[in-house]
Order: sequence, then structure tokens, then C-alpha cells
Amino acid sequence: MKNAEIAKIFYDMADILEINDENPFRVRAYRRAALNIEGHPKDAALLPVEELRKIPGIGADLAGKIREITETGTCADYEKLKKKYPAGLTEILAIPGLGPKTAKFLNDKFKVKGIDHLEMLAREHKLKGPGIKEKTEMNIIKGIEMLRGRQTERHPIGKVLPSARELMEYLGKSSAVRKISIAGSLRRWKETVRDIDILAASARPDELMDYFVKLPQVSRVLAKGPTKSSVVIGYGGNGIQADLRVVEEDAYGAALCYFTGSKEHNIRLREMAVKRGLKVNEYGIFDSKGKKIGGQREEDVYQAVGLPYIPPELREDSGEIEAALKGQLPSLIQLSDIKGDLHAHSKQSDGSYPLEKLIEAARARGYNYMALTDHSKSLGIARGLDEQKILEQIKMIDALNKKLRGFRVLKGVELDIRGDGALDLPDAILARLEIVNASIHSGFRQDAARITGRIVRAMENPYVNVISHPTGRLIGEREAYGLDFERVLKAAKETGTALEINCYPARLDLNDQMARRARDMGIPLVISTDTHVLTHFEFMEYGVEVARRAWCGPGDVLNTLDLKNLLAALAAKRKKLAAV
Ligand code: DGT
Ligand code: CA
Ligand code: ZN
Repeated sequence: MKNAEIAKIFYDMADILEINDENPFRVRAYRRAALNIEGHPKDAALLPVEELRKIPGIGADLAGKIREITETGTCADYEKLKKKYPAGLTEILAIPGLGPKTAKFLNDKFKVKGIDHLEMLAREHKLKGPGIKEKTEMNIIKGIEMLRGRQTERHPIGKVLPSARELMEYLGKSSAVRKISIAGSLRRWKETVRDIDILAASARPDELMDYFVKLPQVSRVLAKGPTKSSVVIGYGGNGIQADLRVVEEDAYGAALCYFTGSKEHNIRLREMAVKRGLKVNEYGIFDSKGKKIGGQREEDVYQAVGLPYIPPELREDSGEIEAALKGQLPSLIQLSDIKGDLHAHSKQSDGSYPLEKLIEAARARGYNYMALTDHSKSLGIARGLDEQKILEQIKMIDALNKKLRGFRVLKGVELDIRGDGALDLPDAILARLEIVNASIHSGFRQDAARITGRIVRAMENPYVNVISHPTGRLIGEREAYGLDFERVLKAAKETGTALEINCYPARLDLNDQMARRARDMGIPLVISTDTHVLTHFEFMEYGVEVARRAWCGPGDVLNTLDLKNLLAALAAKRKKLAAV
């Protein structure tokens, strides 16, 4: 039983309680517990109850439920709750963007039997009327399409990578493995992947395949052979296909290049090989007489066609071959270039830990600084801070910084851009902070002019340093706002406002292509985790990988700067705009 599966049950329970108009604090308690379990680094199934109780938001009652779930696969309260209404409702609750309240309304009014039934009603425009707008109807259809796509097609990388790494750890233990690597879209760090591709070199492929299909994660074996086996790991909606291919060691590099893709990139490589009278494929590099001349190392393939090594993240045939030919490949940012995190929430808003704990976790990662950016007041649900509380926090941070050596907490806020475009705190308060991340948390469905206008207006404020999660998309769950992104870029450039690559795996916002546009225009980027619990700091690698896919070097990202230069960069916009 994985933590994510336990979390799913708690999320479901919260939804059901909400539908039944139960105490909102209970609803929130379940959501918070779900979030914290999901983000917990250790396997809850292996933890004793006393340890479970140390997880924030988990008391005696929830710890007991977690134990019951890990032992039996469910818990009595969940089963009882599920009986409270027709199966159709639980089914339609899975539709992205359809909240519990609307689901209940639909169910009461139309006796919805399930997703197919709801889709039919929506397509025939039978839903719209009092309580349901035409737009809601369209959103329901979109949500259903997304859900179908998700079940049959692509999985967000954040859900796949941890399982893939676990699988790799198990496979690495087999003595039949000589070399092993993740390949495919996962190695290129695409934000969604269809399956997990793994490549191994082995002299004993049969033994390795026997070992592979019997691993504890495997729920189904789809095919088994000496060179390729396919299995499903995980269950239900969390199930994902994993393919293991095994080659001989002297073809490992050529095979790794081939199976990493992208297909479009490979086609370009093969064309270049042909022009040189060579052939490259998954078996190696061959001369015109068919004699094998290399392929043990991936570098060999690039060398054979006259190119420098191209990092997997760039292999999309989106200009990397041309750049490589000219010797102009970017020198990509690395995780170790990051000197601090500029977006984190403490217990004072909707985070789960006090600032001291966040500092410990940030220091443990080798950072020199972090910004505390709790929510501002209009975000009541996240216990956003008002002017008074911000001032208290500023005092608290000043006092704390005096005691810290070799580390600095930046005074910041995640400033809500309100529905009407107004900023949630006055300039007098913002001026006392060192970093202001502004972001949208409401009115997602406003038209392009309106929602773009809100963001542009925020950027025109001299104190707003960063626009956080600029497009609002949640992978596979919520589409980006209908932004005029070119206008956002233009305003960012003119005002000197940075754009965030939010590392939260469900967000990855900006995405790779948008971040690349920003980078090409010389707009500064920040890569921030939006930490709510300590383990979220680990999401930094996802954001760094988005930046790598966006061709960014360390110079394109503000939080690679040392403290002094970072503070200067943040202050620059104020000097420029506040002066006029
Ligand atoms: P995905 O699975 O849709 O997220 O994307 P990939 O890139 O992982 O695609 P996948 O799993 O179908 O294949 C893995 C790699 O194997 C792919 O990136 C390139 C290589 N490959 C697969 N089929 C072909 C093919 O027909 N032609 C060429 N040139 N390469 C292929
Ligand atoms: Ca794949
Ligand atoms: Zn945040």
C-alpha cells in the first residue's frame, strides 16, 4: 500500500463529507492529512503508530485509520461513507474540475448514473438551467475528456518518477545487470509520460527477465521474452506500464540513444549517419560494409555523426541538432547551481511546519537562503496573513536572521492578485518585504483580456518581483487560464518582473516551452518549490529539469545567484519603477 493510495482514501472521505455538508473542519482535516501523507518520505505501511502520529495533521484517530488501511486496504469509516450515496456520484467525483458541491447538485437533480450518463446529458445540453451555467456544461465535457485521456494515455511525471526509481533500485540488485538506465520520455523529463522505459545490458537476459516480472511492484505481466518484457506496476488508476529491454553490453550506448528518443531526434541522427555512409540503430554503429564500428557508449553515436553529446532533455528536434552543429548548445543549469528556494509556506498560512523547521530542511540541502512567502489575507482558506500579521512576521524574521550564520531568510509574501485585479496588500507593506511573489487564486475562468490584465497590472507594481505559477494549469486536471501569454512576456520584459517555474509536480508552471520563450527574451526566471511540507523542497529537481528542457543555463535563473547579487537583482525593479 503506497502513501498515495492512503491519501486517495482520505481525499475521497473529505469529498464525501463535504457533499454531506459535514463540519468543514473535519473536511479540511482529512484533506490536510491526505496532503501530508502523500508528501511523507517514508512508507506509512512500515511506520509504527507512534511515528505516524508525528506526521503533521495526524492524530490518534487518523493514525489508527492509516494502520487499518495499510492492513486491510480500506477502513470501516470509508466504507460506511461510501454507502451513503449512489455509486454514480463517487464515479463523477473523479472528473477534474468538478467540485463536490456541483457533483451533489447534479446527482440530486438528474440522478446521474455515472460518467457516461453525465457526458450524454452535458452533450445534449440537458444540464444547463438554474444552478448550472452553459460554461459549466462545457467544463464538464472537457473534464471528462481529460479524465479519459489520463486513464488511457499519459501520466504526470511526478506520479511516475518515484515508482520508476523504486523499480530501478530493485533491478539494480540483480547480479544479472551490468548496466541499467531509464530511457524514453522519462529520461528526457517530459512532463507527462505514457510508460516507463528501462534499458539494461546483461549477459544473462533470461535470468534478469525472470527477476523483473516477479518484482513485488508488478501487478500484471503483459509480455515476457529474452529481449523485451512488459508489465504493469501499481493498481487501478495508478497502474502504469513498464517495459524492460535487455541488450548486449557492446550495443548498450546505441540502444540507450535509440530508446531515449525522441523519435524525431533519432530520425535526424540517422539521416546524418546516412550522409556519412554510416548506419546507426539500436544494435550499434555500422560502416558501409555493415561492419560494426561502435555503440558501446552513447557518446559514440554522437561522435560518429559529428556532433557533441546532446543531453536527453534537449532531444526533441527543436533546434538542438542545429545548435550542436554550430557548437552553440547551451550549458544547462544543474540542481547543484540552485542556492536557495524563493517560495515556501509556513504554519502561519497553509504550510504544515514552523519557519525553524523549514530553515533546517533548506540548510540540509546546502542552500544559502530561502524566502518565507506565506499567503496574503484574501486567501482565507489558506489562513492568509493581514497587514498586522505580516509586520509581526517581519519582526520575527529579523530577529531570527540575527542568530543565523551563513544562511538568510528573505522576508516575503505570496501576494494574492484579487479577482478584480487589485493587489491584496498596500505598497507601504510590500516596501518592507524583500521579495513579493504575486499569483492568482481565483477567477480562473475569466476571459483572456481580464485575466491577463490582472497579471500585467500586478507586474506594473514596483514591489512585485515574481509572478508565481503564472498560467495556473494543473497537469491533467486543470487547463491554463486563457492567458494572452505574449502580452505577459512583454510586460515581464518591460517591468523587469521574473516568472516562476513552480516545481510542484502537478503544476510545473511555467512549462518547458513557455519558459524557453521567456528565456529567449531575457526575462529572468526563478525555480521555486512552493513548499508546504518539508519534503516538498525535494521537488526542486522537477523545476530544474523544466528549465533544462527550456534550454536554461544558470545565468537565466535568479536563485542561482549568491545572496548579495540576488538581493541586488530583487531591488533593481523597485529602484527602476518606484523612482519614476
Ligand atoms: P511516451 O512513451 O509517449 O511518453 O514517449 P517515448 O519517447 O518514451 O516513446 P516510446 O515509449 O514509444 O518509445 C521510446 C523510445 O524508443 C522513443 O523515444 C524512440 C524509440 N522508438 C520507439 N519506436 C520508434 C520508432 O518507430 N522509430 C524510432 N526511430 N524510434 C522509436
Ligand atoms: Ca515511453
Ligand atoms: Zn504558494
